[in-house]
Amino acid sequence: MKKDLLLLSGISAASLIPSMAQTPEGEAFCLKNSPKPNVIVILADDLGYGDLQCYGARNVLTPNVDRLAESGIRFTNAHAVASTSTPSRYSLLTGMYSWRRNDTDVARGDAAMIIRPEQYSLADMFKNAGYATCAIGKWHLGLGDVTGRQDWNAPLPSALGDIGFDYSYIMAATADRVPCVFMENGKVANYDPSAPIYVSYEKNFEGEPTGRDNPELLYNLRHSHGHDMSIVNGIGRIGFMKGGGKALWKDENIADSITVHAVDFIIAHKNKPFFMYFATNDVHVPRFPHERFRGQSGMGLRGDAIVQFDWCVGELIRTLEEQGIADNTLVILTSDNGPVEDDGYDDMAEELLNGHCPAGPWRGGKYSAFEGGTAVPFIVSWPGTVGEKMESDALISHIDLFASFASLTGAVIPKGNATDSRNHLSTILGQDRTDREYVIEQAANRTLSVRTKDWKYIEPSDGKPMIDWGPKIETGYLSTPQLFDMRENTGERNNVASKHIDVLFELQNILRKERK
Ligand code: NG6
Ligand code: CA
Repeated sequence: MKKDLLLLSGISAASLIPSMAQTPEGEAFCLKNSPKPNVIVILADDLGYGDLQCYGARNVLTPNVDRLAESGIRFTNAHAVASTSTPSRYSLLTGMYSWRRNDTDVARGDAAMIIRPEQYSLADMFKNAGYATCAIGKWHLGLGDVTGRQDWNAPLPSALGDIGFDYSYIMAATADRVPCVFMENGKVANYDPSAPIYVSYEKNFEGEPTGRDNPELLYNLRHSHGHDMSIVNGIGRIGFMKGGGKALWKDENIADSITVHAVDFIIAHKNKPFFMYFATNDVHVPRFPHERFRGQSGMGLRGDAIVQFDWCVGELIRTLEEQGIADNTLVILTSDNGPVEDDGYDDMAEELLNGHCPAGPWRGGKYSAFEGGTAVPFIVSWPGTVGEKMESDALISHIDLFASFASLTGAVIPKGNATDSRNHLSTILGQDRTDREYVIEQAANRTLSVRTKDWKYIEPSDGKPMIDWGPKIETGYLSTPQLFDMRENTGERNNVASKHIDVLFELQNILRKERK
């Protein structure tokens, strides 16, 4: 089965790259003699379907993203695998559904590596296809061998270099989780020997202030729920940390810092194919954009973080153009999951929306089983190869990026890896609009849904209808099966499970088979 898929993938890649002659001899010949495009995946964090101007955003201008969309294809029915970060990213980077494993939920900052070195990652795939590979920005998939046992003052025994990334400059988890330092190639960047780093998710270190006990030290942002443990840069975090000194990040510089590293990598690798996984912190909490973006959106910090994200995108595109490699670079811009307003800090995100709808037309948001959880922006640009100003309503999923990129590069995926991923390269490159037969979506409590072009099934769940620990979000959980006719455009409000038993059974069956 996998073999057939790979054979097919070689053929379709041949027909897509203009300089590539299609030969009956097969993929190896074609690909060896053809330039491989650079691939950049820009993965925003918690950026909703409705958060970009080209997706109908109000109150915020995103000229750089819009320019990217105009140079290529804007997808209107694209899905992340999960409505939270770790499972969504795991799936994108491995081509395996996160729900097949029980250790892929939102990870602590001291989690061990979730993608183990023996697993074949997307970076391994690109590396084996002759690419230079890098991961820059948010990681959130664990580092080191044993949870909670990392020695942050030494090189980690396992890190991204062990799963195919030649270069990495990352935050271990999220900006709201300790350790608040960048890791460069498995070591703390700008390590400060005068301030050794200790991290715990169990208890505080003696004498260290916390957001809960020392609110007077929260000079940059106050928490609204959670985030009341260690204080770094005047902001409370999840988890406890001591030390760090000069290596501690300043939240207002995160976007600049990752962008500079990405630009440097592009320039250094302009003459060979590269794969860049560029995962921004924006627009995840704590939202604390640089001064120059403050007040730019009229929606407060969350809107300003969108403007900052747009700036990062602009810098990357400008660099590609200046280096003369834009035409040879496939850029995909998307988000890890749907949007949330109050995700734990007092940043007035909800109060300042002023008519803006972060999830666009979809119900629910981050964490939900409703579409707002996983319906994400998805833009594809490859000037000169992919047509301009296109729109596609094809049903697609992040899960298929792995096999589709394998098709693009002619890579062979070792048996047993990326087995949930299917080659949909021609849809992704706008050559056709073939829908994925169905898309599987995972909510925060692991409830699964099946989405086809016309229908959406949410399996029964004992979760509460609203998140009850902070964010004001409808979860989509119900103790009985839910079926929605997506052609109705009623935003998953009209449950027709009892009227369309045949469709319900069909979708339940898909889930049953996938779970096997
Ligand atoms: C939640 C955090 C939230 C965010 C989320 C993960 C609290 C109260 N809330 O537990 O702020 O960090 O986890 O977000 O701690 S994600 O986008 O990385 O999945
Ligand atoms: Ca996220």
